[in-house]
Amino acid sequence: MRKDGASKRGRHVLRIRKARPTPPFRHVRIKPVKRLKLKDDPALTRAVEQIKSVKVQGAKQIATYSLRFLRGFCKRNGFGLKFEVAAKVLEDARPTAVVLHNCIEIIKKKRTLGAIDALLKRMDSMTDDIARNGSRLLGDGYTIMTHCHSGEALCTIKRAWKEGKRVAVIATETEPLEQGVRTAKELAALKIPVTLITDSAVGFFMPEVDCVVVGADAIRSEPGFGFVNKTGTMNLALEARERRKPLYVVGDTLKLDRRKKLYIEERPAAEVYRKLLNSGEMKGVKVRNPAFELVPAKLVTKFVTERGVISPAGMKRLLGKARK
Ligand code: RUB
Repeated sequence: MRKDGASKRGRHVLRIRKARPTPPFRHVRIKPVKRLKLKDDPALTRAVEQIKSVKVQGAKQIATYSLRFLRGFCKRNGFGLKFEVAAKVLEDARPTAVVLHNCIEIIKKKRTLGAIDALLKRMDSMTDDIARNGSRLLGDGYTIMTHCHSGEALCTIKRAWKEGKRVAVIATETEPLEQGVRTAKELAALKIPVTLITDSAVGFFMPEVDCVVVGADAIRSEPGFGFVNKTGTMNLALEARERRKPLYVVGDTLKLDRRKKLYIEERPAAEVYRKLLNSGEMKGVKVRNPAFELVPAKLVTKFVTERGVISPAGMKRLLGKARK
């Protein structure tokens, strides 16, 4: 049996058992389910692989992709134990982002296909509302710096452009997987002027910028009040503060994170220096590759949500309410 669950003969068996989870899923506590086999569902392995490999990325896209998958899965298997396991496996593929977790909590209360459809619809309309609210912050002629690839940050920029504002974007490449290149290509395809820069050039370009717009994987009050986003976001936040440029964080209210523990996903070292590591020249060198970081809310000018543009104090109140 291979680690990914496919046997030599190609028959797919996903086993969840009491065994110690292997990194990077050490945090996952799987209840001692006797021995559950999800036979004949290579589709689940494929879906998880798409998410883990970052082909499907960004908190919201991970959630909508997983919900679409779960819709078909639950139609075939119902909302019993198989659903619970599939939901957990999907959730743990990228554990830092909270949207999918929040959606699954909602689905568990109703356990109907209608609940999944309603969430997908809700996420669609939240994107429209966020775009409308966020674009109000972007003036004509603005140069906007962004980091990584955030669907919600991009929808505000695209909306401003559609409204006729001549905005331009500076996109950081976002090492090691270069999701910023995806951002740049997407904007260029719409003819929105975009410049791709290295992550280390953020300080160099900040004086040219009118504001910074980034997305969020989670907004939380523990271990400190702030938002979680791709590593490197802190550099933009600190540079923006230093140069007195506003930092707008775009995130819908499904990103409010009530989970006790903040789990920062640490990805394989090979993503960072693949060639060097393979060459054997790096003996004795430890490489670490955390994917996200918590940025304190005191560096945020405004949070853009589907309910409106709110101050960090307003967001703190909203988080407090969400906790009840
Ligand atoms: C993506 C990332 C995005 C947030 C928000 O990281 O940090 O800014 O997930 O995205 P990765 P969205 O590429 O590692 O998933 O606005 O699309 O929810």
